[in-house]
Amino acid sequence: MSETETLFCIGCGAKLQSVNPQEAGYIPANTLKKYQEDSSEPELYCQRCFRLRHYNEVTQVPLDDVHFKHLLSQIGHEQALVVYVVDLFNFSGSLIKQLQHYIGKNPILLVGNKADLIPSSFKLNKLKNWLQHQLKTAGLHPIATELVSAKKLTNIDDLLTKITQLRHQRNVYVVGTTNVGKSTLINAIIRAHNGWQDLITTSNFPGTTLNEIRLPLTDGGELVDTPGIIHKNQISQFLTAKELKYLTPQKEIHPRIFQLQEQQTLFLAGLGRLDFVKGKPGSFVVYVDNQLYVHRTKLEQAADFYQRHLGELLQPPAEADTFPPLRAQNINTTVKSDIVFSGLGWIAVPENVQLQAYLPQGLQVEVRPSLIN
Ligand SMILES: Nc1nc2c(ncn2[C@@H]2O[C@H](COP(=O)(O)OP(=O)(O)OP(=O)(O)O)[C@@H](O)[C@H]2O)c(=O)[nH]1
Ligand SMILES: [Mg+2]
Repeated sequence: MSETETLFCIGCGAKLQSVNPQEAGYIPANTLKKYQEDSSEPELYCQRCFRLRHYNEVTQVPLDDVHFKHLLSQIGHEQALVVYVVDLFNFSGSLIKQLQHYIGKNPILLVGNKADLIPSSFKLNKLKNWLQHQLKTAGLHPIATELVSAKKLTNIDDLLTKITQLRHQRNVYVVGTTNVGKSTLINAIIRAHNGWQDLITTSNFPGTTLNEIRLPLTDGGELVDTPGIIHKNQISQFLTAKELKYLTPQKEIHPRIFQLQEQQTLFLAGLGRLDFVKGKPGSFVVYVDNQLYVHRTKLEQAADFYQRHLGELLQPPAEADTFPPLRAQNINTTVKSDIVFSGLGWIAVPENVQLQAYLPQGLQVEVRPSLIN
């Protein structure tokens, strides 16, 4: 690489280098040379992006969350429109409570992504109100909200119209936690604009985008993809690369309804557990990836069952030995509620029931008033 020219990977934003294959932006020297001799190929991808795009295999590189947060705080130094993307299926894992602190006075356009996963029985308008309310409770005040599916290209035109209305020539930054679909959304926008497909690398590994990716907009200014903020204590840390698919469902979630009596237990494979300790019999509705195994058993047998079947029938996790023990939280509902197993999904439960909800040690179950009631 010539000393004057710095090249960046169009897939993940990393600065390209041919020195260390273990670091971000590595590209073999001969690939780079070929590109420099014949730059009719406008897109240059690092080796990690190449493997992700063609084989969905991730090369682990150090993720620098401090650098990612620094990039976010730079937005506060300019006048910009901030498109804050949240995952409708994993709202609690999408929340950045400090967002306004990072981006200064700049306005937020809220995008609820992955609408394609939400069961068709949900009213999208109600979901939108719910989302706005959640943001307000967290102290964030978006000036507009759009629900989209970046994957299915739903409502992308409406979102583009909103962005055009609100941006007043300013740069547009797409921000959010990892895996909410920021890069997929930018690809959808590029596709609607000029037909290019899948320019930026996307994957279900958290931390795909490694640096800003700045794309020029036709009427001046830039559309900027950013690396996702990493939420600590996510269930993804306990899953293998293959098992991550349960956290990023690809199809509409089909609710699974269980009529439960007190003293019964539901297992979310080996990853989570809900005990119905006391209350009137009622419907427990499970919203998780359609492929995730859900098992019902008697509470008195549950602990023994878990010990015997973890890593086998109750899989994921595939590795029972290294998986942290499940820890219980007591929950009493007064209204119909959702018990949220962050990243995995949620279980809608009746009012006035006494429960115990379990996740691996270190992770928190959350309770919210039911989305459908
Ligand atoms: N079902 C569904 N999946 C989506 C949608 N948008 C993105 N995904 C999936 O979510 C995962 C993460 O997508 P990315 O676009 O890489 O997410 P990101 O926010 O850019 O992630 P980082 O770069 O790690 O911060 C991938 O498996 C995508 O296929 C959507 O609208 N619906
Ligand atoms: Mg990305």
